[in-house]
Amino acid sequence: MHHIKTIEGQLDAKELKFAIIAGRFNDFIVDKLVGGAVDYLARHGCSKDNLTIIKVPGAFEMPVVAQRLAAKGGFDGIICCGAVIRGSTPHFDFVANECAKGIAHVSLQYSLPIGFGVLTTDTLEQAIERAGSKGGNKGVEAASAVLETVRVVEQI
Ligand code: INI
Repeated sequence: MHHIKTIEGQLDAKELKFAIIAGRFNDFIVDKLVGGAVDYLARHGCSKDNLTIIKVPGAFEMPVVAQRLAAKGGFDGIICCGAVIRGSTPHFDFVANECAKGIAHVSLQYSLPIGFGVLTTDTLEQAIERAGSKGGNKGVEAASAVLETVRVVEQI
């Protein structure tokens, strides 16, 4: 199998610039996701000078901000961190779906890696579990996925 050309991304964030879009809604959860993403990128060689955190009201507003950032250029990847919790809204499905769909759209429109570090859970407890406790940290996961994808895309 050693003749098969294989492209894979190294988890090296040196010299890369990232924007982190953070929702203010459920901010005590989102702060943990952002903290995880920042810590992950810093530990993989990203200078904190190359990180920009952009706060938005909620998950619904993330796509337009991601689109502006992508259009303006200057970032190698974007990580969206948010928490949409079913218990806190009757319009959970609209917010969660539009956020996911919008982010995916912008990512493809600009061929720019964008991480979906947005928790979509039924309960607050499930969100807490995935924001740096027994269920891991979705912000870390999204940062890792974006870094890997940036390093893949640049080789293609
Ligand atoms: N935004 C979130 O990020 N998480 C939520 O759980 C949430 N709830 O529960 O409603 C939420 N709503 C706000 C939404 O993202 C917009 O900011 C709002 O609808 C104004 O456009």
